[in-house]
Amino acid sequence: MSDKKIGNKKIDRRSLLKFLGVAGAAAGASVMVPNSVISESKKMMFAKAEGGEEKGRQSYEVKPGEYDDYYGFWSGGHSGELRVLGIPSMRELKRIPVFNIDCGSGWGITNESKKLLKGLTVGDTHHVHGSYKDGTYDGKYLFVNDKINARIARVRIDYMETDAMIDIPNAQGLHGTFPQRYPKTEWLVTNTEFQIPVPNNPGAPQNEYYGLHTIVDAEKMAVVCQIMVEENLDLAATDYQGKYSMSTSYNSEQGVTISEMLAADHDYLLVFNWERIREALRKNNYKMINGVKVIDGRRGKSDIVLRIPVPKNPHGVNVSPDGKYAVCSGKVSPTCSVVEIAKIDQAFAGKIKPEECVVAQPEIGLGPLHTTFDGRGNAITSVFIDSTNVKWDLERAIKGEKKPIVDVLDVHYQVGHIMATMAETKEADGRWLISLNKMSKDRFINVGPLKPECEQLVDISGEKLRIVHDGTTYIEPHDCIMVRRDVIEPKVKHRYDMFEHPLAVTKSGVERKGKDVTVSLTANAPVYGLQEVKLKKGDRVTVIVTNHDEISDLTHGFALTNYNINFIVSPFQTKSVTFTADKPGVYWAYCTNFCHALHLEMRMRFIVEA
Ligand code: RUQ
Ligand code: CUA
Ligand code: CA
Repeated sequence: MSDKKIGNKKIDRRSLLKFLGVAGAAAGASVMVPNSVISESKKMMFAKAEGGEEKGRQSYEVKPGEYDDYYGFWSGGHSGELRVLGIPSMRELKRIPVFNIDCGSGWGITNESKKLLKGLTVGDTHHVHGSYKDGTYDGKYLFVNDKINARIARVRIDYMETDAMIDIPNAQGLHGTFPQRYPKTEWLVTNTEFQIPVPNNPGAPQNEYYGLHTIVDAEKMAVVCQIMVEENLDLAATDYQGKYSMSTSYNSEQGVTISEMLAADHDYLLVFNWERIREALRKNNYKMINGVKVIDGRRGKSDIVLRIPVPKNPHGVNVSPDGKYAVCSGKVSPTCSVVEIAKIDQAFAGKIKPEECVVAQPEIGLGPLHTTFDGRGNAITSVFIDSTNVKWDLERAIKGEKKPIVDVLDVHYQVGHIMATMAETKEADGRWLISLNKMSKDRFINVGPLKPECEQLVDISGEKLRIVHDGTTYIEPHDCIMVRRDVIEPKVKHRYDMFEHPLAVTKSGVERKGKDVTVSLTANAPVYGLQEVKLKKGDRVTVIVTNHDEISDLTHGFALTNYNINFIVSPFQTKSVTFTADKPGVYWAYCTNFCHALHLEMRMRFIVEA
């Protein structure tokens, strides 16, 4: 149904972008947008802003000394990290290294972080979500997926630091990830976007390539089980009752080429019934594959999975803050499919057909990807090919209106995820929205072929959507959440609990056991606890540093020259590194973080004898 629509549109500025987008996608090439076209749209946008300012709208300005109202938690895409922003100022407050190496903090360099990373050095963080209690954030954890190496990481909010990481077996292209929202986050679901043979036998025919919906125990950070289906599983969501998780699939065809993945005229929203999953676990209805309980959820094999047909190759699925609807965004279809969650109960009970769960299918624009909510009955959908954010009225859609559009906002350009403040909770407050645009094109001064991405802050407090601020960012945030400050700030500590680290140093010293040398160091501005350490070539050396400065913000560094070591320790924090002293000579260790008037003098010698 969707394809014809794309073909029939007349060629105006926006349609040109669409055609370029569609042609680019079909050819598997990147989407090219000519500069002249963009400049035209920019002029139009400015004209709009000058003409129709509404009084009493919100300001994004946060004056020096004032605080932001929201914490923004951003995934970093192929930078492998998470970022913390203040909203609405859009100031970047912090980067939290997760799957990447960060030589500022020493992530990937210290023993503590290497233990989690297990030798892997790249990651692709897409979907960041907070832990929940009663349908809203509890301020305890963040979770994020790594699409490249199929891992889930957890960040503890009190230190804003990665504290756990697990591998997801039998999975490739680990994508949509969502925590349980009610009654609290015990489980977390994460999806396999790329079907593979399970177990991964290279000779398997393609109709034995499967997708896995993995359930993770969010507290223990351990895999509970996996549900195996024929479909690939893209984005994920959980409901507000603790009964269901759901996933979109764009490759229900089990295709291995782009044309095969586009062959069927519809794909599915898959709904997973948690009660039936628990029952299968109780009855031992699973197979152990690579150490994990794998439950068969294939068509006709079990009643755990409900397949709701939606137009071909859908992308995002998002649940409205009242918990009543799941909105599935069309991507190839110009529509969003609204699924009524109460009808899912009836469909699982066999009282209605799966397709009857779809209660509306409004036309939104070309390339709808993700939907967010303002908590006042409106949905806002990112439309990639059109480069718009489209606000539409859920109730009007359900009453059958074909185009229940309230406002259309041009964004710059090719928007992926959008997210409104608190929108993935029952406390959605409809104040701000972020449009995470993949391309910035002519939006900023030229910095070479790789441009920053453009994140636009949109005031959604009024009837009309209004861009108030452009932010730039490094490649490539996919998704974000914006959480009210009062949920997070009281949970965040200024200082580590020193003895949480089993190796915390209270007294500096050197201990030798054969070739193994342990150097324990306190750091107290502006000195380390020792001035020199004597080593022999070939020693295996572990340096442990504990920062004893109580003052909040007084961080020290520890870098060892020509030995490729650098990390920081914040107040009462302990970190360690292990290296082989393979180069004889005098090597200075120094503090890399400006901590004191005598910061430059904060250094000590490592003397490695031949
Ligand atoms: S998916 S926009 Cu992970 Cu939409 Cu990136
Ligand atoms: Cu310690 Cu600079
Ligand atoms: Ca498909």
